[in-house]
Amino acid sequence: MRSWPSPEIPVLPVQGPPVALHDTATGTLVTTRPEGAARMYVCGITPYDATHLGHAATYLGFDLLNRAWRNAGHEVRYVQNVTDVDDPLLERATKVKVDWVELAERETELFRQDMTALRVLAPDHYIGAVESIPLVVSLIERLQEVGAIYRVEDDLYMSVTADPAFGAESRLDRDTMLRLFPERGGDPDRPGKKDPLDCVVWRGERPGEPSWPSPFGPGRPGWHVECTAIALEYLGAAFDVQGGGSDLIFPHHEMCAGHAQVAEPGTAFAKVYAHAGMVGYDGEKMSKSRGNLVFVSALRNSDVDPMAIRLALLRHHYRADWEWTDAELWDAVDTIADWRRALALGAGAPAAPVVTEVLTALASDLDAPRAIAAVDAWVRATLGTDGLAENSDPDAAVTMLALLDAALGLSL
Ligand code: 5CA
Ligand code: ZN
Repeated sequence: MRSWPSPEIPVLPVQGPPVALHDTATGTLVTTRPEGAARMYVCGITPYDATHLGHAATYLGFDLLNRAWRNAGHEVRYVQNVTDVDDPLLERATKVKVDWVELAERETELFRQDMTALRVLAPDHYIGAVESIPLVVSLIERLQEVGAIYRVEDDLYMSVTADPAFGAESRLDRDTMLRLFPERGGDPDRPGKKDPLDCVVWRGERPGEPSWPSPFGPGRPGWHVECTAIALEYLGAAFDVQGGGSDLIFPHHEMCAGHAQVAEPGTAFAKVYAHAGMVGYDGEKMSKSRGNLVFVSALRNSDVDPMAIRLALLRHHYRADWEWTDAELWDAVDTIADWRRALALGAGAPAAPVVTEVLTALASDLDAPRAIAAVDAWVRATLGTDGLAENSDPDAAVTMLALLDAALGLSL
């Protein structure tokens, strides 16, 4: 699938420190030590509606990681999927009487435009579920060879008991798993299943639904196996970071890890599982099914500066759960104006310490609020005249512009 154009990133005069990231599977801060290119998989959208600010916040979080790695001197290999066939997409297409392919293409294109406007670095491989069906089929065949797959009517399921490490990614107790599973696409009560938590890997053809031929009969891929197959193909096992929002901790990332670890025993799926917090609006998690959404494209259509949207989102730590308010957006618009005024002066307060502080903050679990506070302090020192004359950095603006762009993705 076509990705979107990546913005250029300025090369900074100093290298950032190694990047530490919170790992859901251990509950600890882990310093990433990529061997060769840093490899990252971030779960992509299900394209049945426009990109809302919750999605955008999650992709910006992982964009900070991409940038922190590059600033630390690593090459990055970044893969993202598009769940361009799945139940919610087909249900929405039926409801609004639009062809599901058309709906998926339209919303994926809007997502590309939103990501481009927000200056999110593009994945090197942007891969749809439909185009990966051959990969999914061969992964299911591998899982079949080790006896992890069974049939219920026309559908194939993967046994959670096949993975001795099942539960290690989310660290949830079984009751919590059983509660979350049906809320997030699972079918615990289906008769014929060996374990209520087993998940579908191949969904047999249903009347009125699209299907593709396979050795298991016509059907379509399950959700989790899609991401596993794409990640293993384009990154290989034991890649550095598996990312997504915290609503994917269970079952999605647990199942992905399980599929991969059964297919390639002895090898972890990912070294670190990183999760962004949930953005809410009007008292609830922003979600397509609840409809309490603020769309990136709607803000762009009202001529809101995408850099203000980016700043408003980055002011919250990527792991925090928080609520969007319009007031924060207008505050970000004012802040950007202040920053531009300071940058227009050319000279300013010394920039070198700010470079160090910003790179250090971002390498410490992507602490954008701390990085932004350092920039704010520089702006205040530069716009205030006290004492600046003797302590002025003639190239401050050039350095700061490069820093804001390379580390925070803010092009001002
Ligand atoms: N296609 C699957 C992943 S394979 C999916 O979850 N798609 S999605 O469109 O529902 O979500 C896309 C990404 O946005 C996921 O990483 C999800 O965790 C994240 N996300 C969804 N809602 C929110 C929210 N309210 N706040 C933050 N992130 C969110
Ligand atoms: Zn996924």
